[in-house]
Amino acid sequence: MDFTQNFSLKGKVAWVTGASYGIGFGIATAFAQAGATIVFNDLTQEKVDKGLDSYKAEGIQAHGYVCNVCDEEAVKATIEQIHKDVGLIDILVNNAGIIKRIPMLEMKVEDFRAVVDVDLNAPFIVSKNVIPDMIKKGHGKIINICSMMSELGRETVSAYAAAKGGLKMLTRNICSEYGKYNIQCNGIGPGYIATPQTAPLRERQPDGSRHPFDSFIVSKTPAERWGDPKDLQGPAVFLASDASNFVNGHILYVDGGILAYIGRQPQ
Ligand code: NAP
Ligand code: GCO
Repeated sequence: MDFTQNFSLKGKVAWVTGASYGIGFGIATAFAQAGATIVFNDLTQEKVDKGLDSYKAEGIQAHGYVCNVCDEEAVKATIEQIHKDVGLIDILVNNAGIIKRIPMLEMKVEDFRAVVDVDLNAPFIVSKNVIPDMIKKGHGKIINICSMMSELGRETVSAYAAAKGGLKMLTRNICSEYGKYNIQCNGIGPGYIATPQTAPLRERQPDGSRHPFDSFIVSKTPAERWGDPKDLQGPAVFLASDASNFVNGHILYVDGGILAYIGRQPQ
């Protein structure tokens, strides 16, 4: 068989959570181009409808559902509807996520809890309810969208880093518990990617200059640029396909080299 067929997602049902736009949308469009049927969700019908229009503009007939991934009853109901509409789920990408950038001493407990709920508890909830599909099918792929903050901290992102660090270990634990069912659970750790989530870090200053954090990230990245969701497409298709059937519990960092780089030395 032609080896490249291992990268095909033909005949597979892929659920990318929170994928109306941003990283999830980028990953889902690549999955569709690799042959998968795309399922996504968002918090409101308005966002789902906008997402459906965006997929349509890419020539993709996606299936969109209103579902808060923190709500297990809503997740269960969505999975039941997915089964009716397109069948059992082969590929799950836990992409939905939020961040709150607040110094820890100023962060309210409910804010910390809200970030952990979406970024860590929800991947547990969705994975727990999708894995039975994968066991029935005799195969499955789970990709958790981790972060550089699965490895590093920085000021103001204590909740996010704690959640994404936990998501790295949840990834390894799902690998450990369900690898015997031919389920591979891996993570993708994006670097700094230009999406609405990081827009505040890239805003032009009143004098038209670049945001200090923008300049900081570019100086810390060997690639000397922000990432684009398209940079994640190849790694995601690899981890969703048969080409990665012996890769399990791995976090694949797609960060332009930031994690490998101490930073530009004084000139
Ligand atoms: P984004 O632009 O903020 O999009 C996040 C998506 O998740 C939105 O569609 C949002 O829906 C959805 N969402 C949030 N909470 C949800 C919930 N409770 N239920 C269902 N959907 C929910 O983020 P992004 O930059 O594309 O990031 C996607 C993932 O990558 C996140 O997990 C993020 O932590 C991670 N990540 C991002 C970067 C980066 O630099 N951008 C780097 C590393 C990791 P609404 O629009 O309705 O809120
Ligand atoms: C931040 C950014 C990062 C990125 C990403 C890096 O405020 O530091 O939002 O957290 O989103 O997670 O990998």
